[in-house]
Amino acid sequence: MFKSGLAARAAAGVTAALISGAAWAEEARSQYNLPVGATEISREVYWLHNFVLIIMCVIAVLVFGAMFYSIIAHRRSKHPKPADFHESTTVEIIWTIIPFFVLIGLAIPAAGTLIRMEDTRDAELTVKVTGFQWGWKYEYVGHDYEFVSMLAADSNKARQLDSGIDPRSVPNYLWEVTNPLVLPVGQKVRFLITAQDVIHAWWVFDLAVKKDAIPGYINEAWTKIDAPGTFRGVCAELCGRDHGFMPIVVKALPETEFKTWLAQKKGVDVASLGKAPPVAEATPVATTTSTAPAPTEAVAAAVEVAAATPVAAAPAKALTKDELMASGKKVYGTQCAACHQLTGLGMPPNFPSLVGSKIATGPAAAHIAHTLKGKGLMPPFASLSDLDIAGALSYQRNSWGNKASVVQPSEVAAARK
Ligand code: HEC
Ligand SMILES: [Cu+2]
Repeated sequence: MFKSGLAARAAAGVTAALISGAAWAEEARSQYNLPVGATEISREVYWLHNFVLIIMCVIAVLVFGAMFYSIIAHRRSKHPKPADFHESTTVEIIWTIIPFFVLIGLAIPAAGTLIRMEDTRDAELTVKVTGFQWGWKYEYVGHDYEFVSMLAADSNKARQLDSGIDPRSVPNYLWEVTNPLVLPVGQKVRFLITAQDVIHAWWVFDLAVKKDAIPGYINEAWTKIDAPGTFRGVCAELCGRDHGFMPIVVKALPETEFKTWLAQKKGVDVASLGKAPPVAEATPVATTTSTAPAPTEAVAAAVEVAAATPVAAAPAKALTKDELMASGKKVYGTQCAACHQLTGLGMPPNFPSLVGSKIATGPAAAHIAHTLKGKGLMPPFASLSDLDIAGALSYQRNSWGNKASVVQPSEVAAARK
């Protein structure tokens, strides 16, 4: 099956190459060949692939042609008495020299591209990529901004056994993530690729970047994207049960848009992105968050709302446990459950269970600090409102058998200072 598929693909590729030549290269995405991609390197890789494939096919035709011709034309029924010859220095020299030049002819263009692929100097932006079971963490080195990117919620839901959801009804099924990696167009971006647990590999077809992500070791790669667009990829190293469920999405934005995006997101937790601004909380919330170095639009909007509506002036009074639990359940579901799961059991070993967790049932101050600052793969959540954090923590501290004090918004506000 596989072999014949491959042969068919190769044959189709060659036929296409012979028929339409250059016009074929312009086709955005062939069903039968590599993607041309979106970078200079990816186009070079594509060209090399075609070049080698064509040479390979010519050689195959010549060699197999000679072989089948000999087998058929000189078969025993025709030539019962075989010719008897051996040792021809001329032939031996020819069949050494021709392949030698063929190999040199392949190596020269390939070496140039390989060297360019490895040259990560003079990058304008560095992104550290960390693979883990099962997702990716992206860190904008020197920009104090990082986030975790995992399989999008609708794909994740549909893929569960007996989910009853038709995968065809999910847009970009298994090719969508919670937070795409956003990169600038036209800038050289260097990737530092590593892993947290087992070997993964970061592979984005259109960028022609495919590098192993190895724990304790940093591999380098780079790209420079031509034009804005969305590029998808996958983990290319069999890394465990959910290997097939850690896609990669790269979103390329024009440089100025990228700068604005990064300025907005810097130091701000990503889980709150794309969400409606939090409903106006007590005014102190707004003032605390607005002093943060780079408030998100959401926070800025919340500040405005807070200033404009009378609700905003509500005093930061203590809330009842029921109120905290009710609002906290929602916040937990949208902000924390992706990793810690609705059951609180997490996805060990990377995402710990919160059931009986020392932090989630211990002193509130440590729990609050942990949430504000993040730790390891857990991003900081300082961009959430005091109320949201108080709710989520109260909920964690009093669900799934956990029993601990509730957390009031005022405690969160105090912890920010
Ligand atoms: C992107 C995944 C992710 C999300 C989302 C996330 N966490 Fe975590 N969380 C982690 C990871 C990873 C750890 C383990 C950190 C470490 O110790 O290295 C962790 C640890 C914790 C712990 C400590 C558990 C223990 O006993 O070790 C608490 C408490 C916690 N998270 C609370 C939260 C809260 C509250 C939210 C939502 C506001 C949240 N987490 C959202 C990934 C996540
Ligand atoms: Cu992987």
